Amino acid sequence: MSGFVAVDLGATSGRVMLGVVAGEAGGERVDLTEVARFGNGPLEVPAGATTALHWDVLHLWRGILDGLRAAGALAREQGVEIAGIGIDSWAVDHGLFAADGSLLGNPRHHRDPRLAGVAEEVLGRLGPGEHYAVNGLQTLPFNTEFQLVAARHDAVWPLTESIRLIPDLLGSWLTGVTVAEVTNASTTGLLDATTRRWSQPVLDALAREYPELGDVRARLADVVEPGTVVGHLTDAVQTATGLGAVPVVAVGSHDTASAVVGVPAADERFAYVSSGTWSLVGVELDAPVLTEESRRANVTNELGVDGTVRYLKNVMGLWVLSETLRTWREAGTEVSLADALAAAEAAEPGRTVVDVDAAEFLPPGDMPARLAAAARAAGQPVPDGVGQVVRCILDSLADAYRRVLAEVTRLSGREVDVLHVVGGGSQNELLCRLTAQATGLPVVAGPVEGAALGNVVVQARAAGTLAGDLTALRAVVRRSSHLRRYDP
Ligand code: LRH
Repeated sequence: MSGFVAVDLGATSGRVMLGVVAGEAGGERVDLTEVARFGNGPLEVPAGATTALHWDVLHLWRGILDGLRAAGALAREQGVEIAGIGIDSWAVDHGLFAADGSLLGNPRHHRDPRLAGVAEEVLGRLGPGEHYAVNGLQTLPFNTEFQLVAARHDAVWPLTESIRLIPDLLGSWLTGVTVAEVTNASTTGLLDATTRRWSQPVLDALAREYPELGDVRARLADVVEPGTVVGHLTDAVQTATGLGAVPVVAVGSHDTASAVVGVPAADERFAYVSSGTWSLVGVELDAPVLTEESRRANVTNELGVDGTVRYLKNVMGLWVLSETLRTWREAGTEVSLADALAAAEAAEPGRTVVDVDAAEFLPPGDMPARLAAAARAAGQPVPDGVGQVVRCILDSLADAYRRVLAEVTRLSGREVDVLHVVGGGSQNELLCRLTAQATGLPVVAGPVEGAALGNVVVQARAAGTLAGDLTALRAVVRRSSHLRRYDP
């Protein structure tokens, strides 16, 4: 039997999973086992007179090596041959590498405060309309292109020879080969959403406005599509993990791309919420929507597996809840997630609904205070106590999902019969129920590990273990998952 290792890195944890394809041809399923889990998160580091927010990529690297070793041990026990490894992670963030191949410092976190105001400045120079017509990307303050502009005066910038998004970075350490996987590359702002290649006009415009950037294209690897073999584990990694020369396969390396492959939909009439630290809310299309109306609505065209487009918007997601629990914990009140949700369940419905996508909820910090300020500014009752605060977050998320779905279905013309919620947030029953009520759509919740399943099935197809289009791969996901339905 063939096994595939999915390395799935989220903003709060990284996971290494072994997926074994079992069952007869046409009735296959993936048996997924988590072999390692490690923490992840933003780390504030002093930087001269200020502070900088970073990822601890070496910690992730250690977790991946340990996880690969554990996957190898489990595979041997089960008599499974590991036929591939795929990595997916959150998007936009990247490491800078010197000419000698060394990493120039820890990658910045996209919630880094130095990005405030940069996007507006850049788009003011490039022309937002022209820019969107090419890259089709929603304006988020942290799109890679804005991060690069913010980095152009850094001491390491002139030394930078290679820019690698997180999965490409880790893949290059595993194999010695550097690629730019297309789904994640599409979140940089530098890709043409129609040709699925780096956009020379966009790169030229950036170089014209910001000459200090120099030749950015020379620092980007060539784009590859999911399913491409990147390379094989280096001798050093083989020694460290006890694995052989296993191929590393480009999957939908943007976690949202893999999560949407992992949506157990039966046909194309579906919408999704990929629910984790962020909530990504949208539909899947065959071609980007690059209209001026779409730009004004700030809807994004992220590129997906098999030539698809994820037409979606970012909603602030369960980040607001996890930061709330952290704020209380640091103030000396430990509230478990289960207790928080039980209190929210008992609280008055719809008492306070705020715009959770407002900029003030992006950086780490005191969310209950920010929610109170937002409620006050909107003339709404200020949430008080655990139940009201958590209820306000969930009611506000469900309301944001409703708004975004109305927008993306109208602008794309896609009709939908069902809303699939995948990812960790699919376990939040109250949020699923509120989402069904707010959107008027039946919600199908699960799989929790949508991204890892999407990662595995794309590898398995590349290896010839599975066959077929996305609908066929989704049937495999459906057979592999435990799903729950919530009617409006
Ligand atoms: C979700 C995600 C999202 C991006 C954000 C940076 O994990 O990849 O799609 O916008 O992280």
